[in-house]
Amino acid sequence: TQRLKDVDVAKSSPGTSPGDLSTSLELNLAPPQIDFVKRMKVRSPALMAEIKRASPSKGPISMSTNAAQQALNYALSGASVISVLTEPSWFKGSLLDMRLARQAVDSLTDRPAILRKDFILDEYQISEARLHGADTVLLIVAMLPLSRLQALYAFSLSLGMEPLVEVNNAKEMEVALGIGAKVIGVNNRNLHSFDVDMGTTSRLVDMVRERDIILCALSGITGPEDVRKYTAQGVQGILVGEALMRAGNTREFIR
Ligand code: IGP
Repeated sequence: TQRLKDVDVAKSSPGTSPGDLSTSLELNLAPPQIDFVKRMKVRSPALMAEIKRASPSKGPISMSTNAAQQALNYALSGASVISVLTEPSWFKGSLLDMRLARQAVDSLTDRPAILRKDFILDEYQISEARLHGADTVLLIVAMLPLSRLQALYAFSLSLGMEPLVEVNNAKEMEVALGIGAKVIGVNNRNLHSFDVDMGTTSRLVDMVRERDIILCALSGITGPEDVRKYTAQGVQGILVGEALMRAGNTREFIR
């Protein structure tokens, strides 16, 4: 009937596929969210501390970590963002880890933002992230055809989440700038070879200078010296996984 149709139209936002209709209703029940961009600007460099049990290149890193405890430790050490791997097979992550992380920091004043770190290919994963307490998601330029990247970027924005857009070279940086990304992470680790080249971020800094973009360095960061070097070059965000999972001296990274 006409009325039912009106309801359906009202529920769907422009550019979303019919598969999103059920979740858009449920999204009214999603927990409150933090503005990722604002959170990244509170302190510079902003530390994004990652919960990473394992990885394809390193195998198990810290399988027995308690996600709630780790998240609280990160938050109390001054992390601006807690990145949680939710990919189950290579990274041994889960949405449960992300929920536990969010729950553990939820009542803190100025709680860190929660980032869902996964291979996001579909709008559904973004809705799911939001429903399970993420404040934002990762979008990887190398994994997505331009039209999909644009659609997922727009969908994420429609849920109030400015995503972290990951690039690995100048060409991908052009793409990220082209879609209007405001938070861009340069992965120092090549996703094909797993080789880490710490110069990857440094070489791309000039492409974002004078723009209102938060540039972040991802991967291979082992200590405060790396952070100082990147900060001097103009990098505003630092994402650290393995080194924090192994050592736990989180506070040192941003002192
Ligand atoms: C963390 P490291 O070297 O500090 O553990 O790296 C992070 O950069 C890495 O987990 C990562 C990642 C990704 C994982 C960057 N991009 C995309 C999965 C998917």
